[in-house]
Amino acid sequence: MALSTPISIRIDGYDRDGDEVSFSASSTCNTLNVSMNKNILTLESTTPNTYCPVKILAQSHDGATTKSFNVLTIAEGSYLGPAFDINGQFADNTEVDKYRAYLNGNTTISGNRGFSNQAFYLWVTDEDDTTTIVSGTNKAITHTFLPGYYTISASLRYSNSYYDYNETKSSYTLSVTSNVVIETIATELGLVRTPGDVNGDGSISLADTILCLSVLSGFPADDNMATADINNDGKIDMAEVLFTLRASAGL
Ligand SMILES: [Ca+2]
Ligand SMILES: [Ca+2]
Ligand SMILES: [Ca+2]
Repeated sequence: MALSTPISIRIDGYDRDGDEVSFSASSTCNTLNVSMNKNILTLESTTPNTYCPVKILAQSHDGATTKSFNVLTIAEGSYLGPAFDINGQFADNTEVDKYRAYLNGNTTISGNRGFSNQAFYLWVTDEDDTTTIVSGTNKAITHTFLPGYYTISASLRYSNSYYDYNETKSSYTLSVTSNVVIETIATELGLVRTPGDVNGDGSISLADTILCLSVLSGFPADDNMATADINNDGKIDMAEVLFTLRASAGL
């Protein structure tokens, strides 16, 4: 899951014999606020570019079970995912709305503002909005993108062509589908560490062992350290101390 603004998710769970199920949630990341109110999970990130595990604990009279997933946090105003919609509105027939989106591979961007055809222009530039990647078109864009952030622009006007501004049809939706797997992106952005590479410098060495020991003694862990977890308990502790010691000794 990718997150740029706070979201709330409803969690459902059922006990075999109908007992009440209660939920709690936690994350090892300090920059991801996780709260659970009955069965509504709310996630809010304070820092972009982290890849944080979230653990849900469900409990009933008969026992407990946990489920985990990872949340990629991105800068506010950014869009990312295998499929997402962007909602916008034109103020007049000259305004250009710009959106920052992560695109990869075969991608489709289509617009709708309530007409049978698109009736506005779309174009794509690079992340800095300096180089044109796909020039303006009043039809859906299909293009193969190298992985990265791009700027998607939408406007009623492109060059010398324009559609008339119409207040009742000024709102629009962009629908984007792209070959984006959140975990792959987290890896491309350098947010996922190899198991045991706790400091993320690319190798497993004594420096990682020392870092594990300092985390064990209460030194705060950085948010992406948990992705170097080797035994899937979401924590950096003795298991990683031993693993990194053995690895750096070549055992
Ligand atoms: Ca606008
Ligand atoms: Ca390392
Ligand atoms: Ca661990």
